[in-house]
Amino acid sequence: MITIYHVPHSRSQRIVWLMEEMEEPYRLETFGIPVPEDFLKVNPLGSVPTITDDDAEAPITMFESIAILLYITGRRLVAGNERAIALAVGPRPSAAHYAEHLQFLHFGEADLATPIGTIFRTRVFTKEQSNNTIADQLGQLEKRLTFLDNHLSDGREWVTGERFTIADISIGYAFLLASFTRCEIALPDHVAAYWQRLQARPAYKRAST
Ligand SMILES: N[C@@H](CCC(=O)N[C@@H](CS)C(=O)NCC(=O)O)C(=O)O
Repeated sequence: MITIYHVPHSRSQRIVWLMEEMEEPYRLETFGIPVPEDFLKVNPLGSVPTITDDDAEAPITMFESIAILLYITGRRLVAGNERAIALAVGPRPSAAHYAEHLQFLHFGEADLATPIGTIFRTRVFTKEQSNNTIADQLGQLEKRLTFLDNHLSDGREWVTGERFTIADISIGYAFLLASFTRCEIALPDHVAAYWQRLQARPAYKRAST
């Protein structure tokens, strides 16, 4: 079974959401930040999410939320698990579909969650509400959200088309982080409607309780 080391509202929310989408059982070890001293024995970096998987040939421990989304779905996809196949754009997607999927999967963390996290950390550690770093990161976010809005403007329901995938989990979490950290980004219309659709998913709601 997968054990998720979890801090509510943190990036470990992505993994809880994934497990709820797959309707697969999992164990939660929930704590807050600063993380407990004992957790450093599991992940010396002290970052969440971290997972352990005791169903693998030898016990696995790993961190980095996007890598974990790929690991959990990838293992099940190879085993023919229908839910995992759907969440990863199918077993043999076209090159273009697969490329788009991977691009947006990483976009959610590298292009959206990272600048939001940087703004939050800058504010916490410098106690400044606005400075050059924050202004720069807000500008980057605005540019990326405009790009995402254009991408969604063709009426697609999810970021890679008709099928909800782990790329949507990756991006959706960034909006949750923005809201939790009170990052003052304005979601353009198509992005705002997409965020509403994401929050309406039963698995998202179960993961958020
Ligand atoms: N890129 C990493 C970021 C992980 C990360 O920064 N997690 C934060 C919570 S969202 C954390 O663990 N902070 C506590 C710490 O670093 O001590 C991922 O996607 O998993």
